[in-house]
Amino acid sequence: MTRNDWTKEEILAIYNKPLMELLYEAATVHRIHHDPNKVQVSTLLSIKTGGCPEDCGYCPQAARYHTDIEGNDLMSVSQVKAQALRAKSSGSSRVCMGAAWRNVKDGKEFDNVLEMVRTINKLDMEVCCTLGMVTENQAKRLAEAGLYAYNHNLDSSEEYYKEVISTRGYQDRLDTISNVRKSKVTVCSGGIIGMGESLEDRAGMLVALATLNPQPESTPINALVPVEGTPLEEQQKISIWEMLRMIATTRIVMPETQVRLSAGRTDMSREGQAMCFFAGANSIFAGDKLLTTPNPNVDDDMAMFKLLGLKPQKAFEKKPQPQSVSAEESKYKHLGEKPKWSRPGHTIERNVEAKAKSKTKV
Ligand code: SAM
Ligand code: DTB
Ligand code: SF4
Repeated sequence: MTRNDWTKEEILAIYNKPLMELLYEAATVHRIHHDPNKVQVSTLLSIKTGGCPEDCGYCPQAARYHTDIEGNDLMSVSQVKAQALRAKSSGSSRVCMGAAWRNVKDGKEFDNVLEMVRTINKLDMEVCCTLGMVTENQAKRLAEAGLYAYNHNLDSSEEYYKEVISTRGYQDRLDTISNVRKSKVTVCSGGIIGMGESLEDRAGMLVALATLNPQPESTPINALVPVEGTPLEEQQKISIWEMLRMIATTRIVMPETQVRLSAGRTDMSREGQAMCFFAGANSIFAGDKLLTTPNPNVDDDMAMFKLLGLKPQKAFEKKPQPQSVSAEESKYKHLGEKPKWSRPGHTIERNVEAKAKSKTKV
């Protein structure tokens, strides 16, 4: 049974159990709700890279920090189609398109994204987007185009969020998730560990996710990829034991969700990843790049699947394929809304320092 009334104390107690008990309990929950030999494979596609106005301390795509990524304008629909076909032929059932935007703006670029959604849905793949904050009308237009999932991470506890980002608030994230819920699109929401947060913060993030009713259909757990030039460049990488505990705890408190072992796999051994699958992870991002940082290559991942007897999950196994409505037949007009997403604007010392440092670089 899925519970939506988890408390931080309960979740912390699970996280801190002796490891063998934690793994046994998580694996048991996993087997009741999922086929333990199936793993959903998603391919990330950065359709608009870099130049983002936000100050997220972890993110190489924030314009204010000096990172070595190559920024790009929005990709064309044909480029996206070619990449989706490649992903499909390498065993992916889902494409997740990411844009370095604070929020979606009605207009030509969003119309192009809607066309990308229709195009990938026609390839019989699940389509996911992560485009920043969206309004209810925008979520409904995405649903109509055939979007399967929308990714919008809570990223940390409400308390620690303030230590990482000052250009938007936690409530904006929750409001976007609630806007997506008002459409037929499924919710993908998770977070990052290894940003310097406490175990209470990890539990706090899981409380925020697990008390959503309904819970997200998928939950990515990312290990911070510390990127040079970002405020979190010097964070020590988390150990496999922390990832394992986080995956197992997520599985126990969100039994039905697809738990995605997300950023950070390049630092994990096959043994480590196998333990994560045992503890309830049943999804990965495949492809040699995440959005801007490296990821294990597909051939290595497929060899790992073979070794472990894992099978890629087929598209639409969990929920039927949405029907795409063409742009001409759409019943939702673009409203040109200018929603007032918040801008807390408090000072985060290390974000200010990273920005100042980037100004002195050439
Ligand atoms: N701009 C949109 C937003 O912030 O929602 C979508 C793209 S954003 C890059 C999507 C997610 O990528 C973030 O919420 C965060 O969880 C993850 N992410 C970004 N940089 C990361 C890093 N260095 N390490 C791990 N995860 C990261
Ligand atoms: C998610 O939770 N992780 C993905 C996806 N959703 C969009 C992104 C990870 C990004 C890692 C840093 C980068 O490659 O830029
Ligand atoms: Fe922009 Fe998203 Fe990166 Fe934040 S995480 S800087 S909103 S791309």
